[in-house]
Amino acid sequence: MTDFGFNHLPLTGWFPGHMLKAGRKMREALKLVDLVVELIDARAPRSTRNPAFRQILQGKPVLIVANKVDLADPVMSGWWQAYLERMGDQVFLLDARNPAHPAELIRCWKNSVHEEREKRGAHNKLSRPVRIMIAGIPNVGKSTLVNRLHSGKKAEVGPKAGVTRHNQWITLKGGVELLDTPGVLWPHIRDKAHELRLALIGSMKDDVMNVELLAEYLWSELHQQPPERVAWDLYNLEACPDTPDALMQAVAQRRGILRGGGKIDYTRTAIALLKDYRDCRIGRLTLEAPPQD
Ligand SMILES: Nc1nc2c(ncn2[C@@H]2O[C@H](COP(=O)(O)OP(=O)(O)OP(=O)(O)O)[C@@H](O)[C@H]2O)c(=O)[nH]1
Ligand SMILES: [Mg+2]
Repeated sequence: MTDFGFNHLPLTGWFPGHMLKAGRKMREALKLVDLVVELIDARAPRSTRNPAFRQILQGKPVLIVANKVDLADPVMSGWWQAYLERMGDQVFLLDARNPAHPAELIRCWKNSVHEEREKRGAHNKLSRPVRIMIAGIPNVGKSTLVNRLHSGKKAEVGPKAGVTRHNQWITLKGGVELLDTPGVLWPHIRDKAHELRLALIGSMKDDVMNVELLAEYLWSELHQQPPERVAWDLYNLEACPDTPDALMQAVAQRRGILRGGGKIDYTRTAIALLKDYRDCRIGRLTLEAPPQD
């Protein structure tokens, strides 16, 4: 989607040291695993796929899980799945907080490992558990998925980037070991709109980004959506206002956060708007469409 002129703004370049270290640890752990499951966010499948993984994962079989489908536009999720599969990836759509058939997911991953081994001419059975690395950028739901598959709270989970700081092995029943890894971004993000998209879905820290700018970016995304896809009645509106200011006014009024004299408290209003988006009160919105070829 268009960036509405955000790309002249300076990039944050957010790539903290712990991510560099996590990338190194990921490389080291690769030789121990049979399969990598890369989680991306179904609301922004292109922006949340780490391009550096292709180089790091050199030759390891990778399956893609587009997570948080419950927050994304279901039609767009179907288009993305079809597009990525046309590009040669195997893709699962998932709500990690509530996977419909967790055991089936594991069975599928195990099958994929066995098929891959057969392709390489390994006919004997694995004499150790199947080992699967769960990788992806921050906040895409890696630890949530691991917990769900383990059916216990083994891994720490939270609604912000950088909750998991170390690799953690988790043993499942039925001969499978999962490796939960810290979220890793890459040092050179192309443009400001890309950074803003990552921040909007919580994969970049809010404190490295100006929340008012983020709210303005969200307005630009909402402005591009057909009005019927957005729950405008939440703010007593019928469609997206023509300016970010008018949207902020409506949100402030609805949330009762106007200052004396009817002035808008921009920071608190921006935080309220972002929370409404992230909690899916505004609607199930996907921020980018697959290329049409
Ligand atoms: N709605 C929804 N929320 C999800 C889903 N999966 C995870 N979450 C939420 O997303 C947030 C981040 O989840 P985590 O599992 O901590 O994400 P992570 O990828 O491990 O994040 P890092 O450890 O920071 O890299 C939490 O608030 C989860 O409850 C999902 O499929 N749908
Ligand atoms: Mg985690």
